[in-house]
Amino acid sequence: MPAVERADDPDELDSVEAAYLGRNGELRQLLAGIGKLSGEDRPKVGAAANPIREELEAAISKRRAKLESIALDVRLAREKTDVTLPGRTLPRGSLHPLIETGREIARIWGQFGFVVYESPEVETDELNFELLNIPPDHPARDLWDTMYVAGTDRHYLLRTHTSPGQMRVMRSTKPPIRALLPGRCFRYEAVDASHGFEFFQVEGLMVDEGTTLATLRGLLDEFARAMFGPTTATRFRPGYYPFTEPSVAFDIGCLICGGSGCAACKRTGWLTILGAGMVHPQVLRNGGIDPEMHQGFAFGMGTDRIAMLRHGISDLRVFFQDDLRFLESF
Ligand code: 2NL
Repeated sequence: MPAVERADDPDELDSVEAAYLGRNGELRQLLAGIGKLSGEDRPKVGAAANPIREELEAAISKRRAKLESIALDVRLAREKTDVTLPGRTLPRGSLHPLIETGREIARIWGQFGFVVYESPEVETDELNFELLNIPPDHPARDLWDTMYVAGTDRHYLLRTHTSPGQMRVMRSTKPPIRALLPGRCFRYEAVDASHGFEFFQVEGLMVDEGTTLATLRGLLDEFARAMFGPTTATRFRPGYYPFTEPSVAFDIGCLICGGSGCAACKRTGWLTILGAGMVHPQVLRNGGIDPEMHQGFAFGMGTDRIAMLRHGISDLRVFFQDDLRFLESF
């Protein structure tokens, strides 16, 4: 049956079938005409035509099965899946160096019993300044170039440090307090390699009976050695903050030159890593704490600066540029 064998897709085969066996097909018409033949011819033609019909039907269904099996083979070949191929690994991502450094700082202070708190980035002038001994129009305000929320008559501002969060902790919990406040802060600042208009800070606050400068010194030494290595040298220098009295700067021996003096430590052999002091009695009172009963220390460090020291980064702008080449190197 050449027409059947030539059909190489199901549609073509359908039209071949229709041409012979369909309602108006040649063979169908021939068979229909048998009834009109004479009694003599009828069986002869019938006997000749019926086997042809059967043969044709058989050939068509055989060809149809063949075409279906070819189509299946083509599909199987095209949709073949190699289940032995190794899976595609998903890119893993990693913590931003500022977040990772903040968590490491929190992990160490956590070992000393300090608990992490969070507080708002938009604050009131009262919590950010006034309750911390920084009254309006006081020259100490010049230390913090502040971004105010427009339309609030300088009532709301972007926090310039995480200290308002410590004030919230003091006002909502009773001593003993061991609080750690990491977070983003904002300054109205011209951006360069060592200044940004946003930066990260971690502040600590401890309030208890008989907390002294020696408690602070001992814990800062432990912190410095856990963070920068067990042989890290440390020192206190006098400092000034309106909310602590006395105030200190805390230095570690330069990590780059080991103390002999280099460009990183401006030839002093020391790097300042944080500021600290004993919480001013008026600030304790503002926080609802009686300074006759409880004393406390506080410290604050720039997470950006600590991360730069740990990773040997000289320009802090890279932290905020979201450049994957930088981020992927951690
Ligand atoms: C720095 C220095 C400091 C504090 C932060 C503080 C908070 C309260 C009361 C008293 Cl509620 N003090 N915080 C104290 C001394 C220094 O930060 O240079 N940080 C980057």
